[in-house]
Amino acid sequence: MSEFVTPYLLIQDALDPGDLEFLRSACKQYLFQEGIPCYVLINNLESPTFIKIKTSLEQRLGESLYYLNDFYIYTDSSFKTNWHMDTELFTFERAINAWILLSPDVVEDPLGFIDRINDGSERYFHSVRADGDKYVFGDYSTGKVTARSVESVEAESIHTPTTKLGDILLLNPKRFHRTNANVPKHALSLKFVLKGGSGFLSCSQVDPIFWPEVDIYNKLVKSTQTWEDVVDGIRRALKTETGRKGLSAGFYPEKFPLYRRMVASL
Ligand SMILES: O=C(O)CCC(=O)C(=O)O
Ligand SMILES: [Fe+2]
Repeated sequence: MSEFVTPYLLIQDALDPGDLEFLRSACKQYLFQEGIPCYVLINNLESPTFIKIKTSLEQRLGESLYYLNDFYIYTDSSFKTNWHMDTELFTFERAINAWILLSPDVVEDPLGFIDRINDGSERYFHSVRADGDKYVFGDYSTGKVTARSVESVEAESIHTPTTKLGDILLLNPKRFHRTNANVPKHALSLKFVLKGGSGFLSCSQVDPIFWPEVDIYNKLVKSTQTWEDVVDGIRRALKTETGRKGLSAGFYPEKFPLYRRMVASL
């Protein structure tokens, strides 16, 4: 896979009810013990469910995948993610998310994508913000900006298919995406990085000043020999207060109390 032709790929019936129960209970236990919604599976990389997910994706994509992180997310009509790309791409050249629905049984059109942007290196941006009737896209490395009308972006946005328990919605987190559904939903999104042209790291790095994880990941990748060493380094960083804060900064920290409440109802 060089890049997806579409920004998502739905793999149906990849997981069974036992896998979903394992994932739900891992989310509950981790949020209860650690208080943060990310890296839920970092100490479960040998579990049959994790191996099943990774193997089915590797077979589908024909490439090796390297676990970076995961996060539990709860959204409803009052909290939805807005257009964004995932900040791991500020460090790594390539990544994919395996988005797994935990509840309810079925969700229509869970996520949306912006069409005709970040679909190749010639038009690649890191941020998007609404400015009146325009969306303004920004490149943090070069300062370049471009604008598109809100109306055309919304009208042309790409919708996702109905997704049910057991499916894996594979998505390219480099494409601007957001929550589309209003219905209350719980999901676990697993992030894997893939090797790029010159290893794992992106050649257009973003200044880590606002993104502590960019600095943590860069140092770890540069100072280690194998991906297992990188993951071990993340485990060590998660044991310190600064590391935990830095590594969980991108997952809507103001929503952690809501996540802790909602995961209990799973
Ligand atoms: O579940 C959602 O609504 C958002 C998911 C997301 O942004 C992601 O998987 O990166
Ligand atoms: Fe995202």
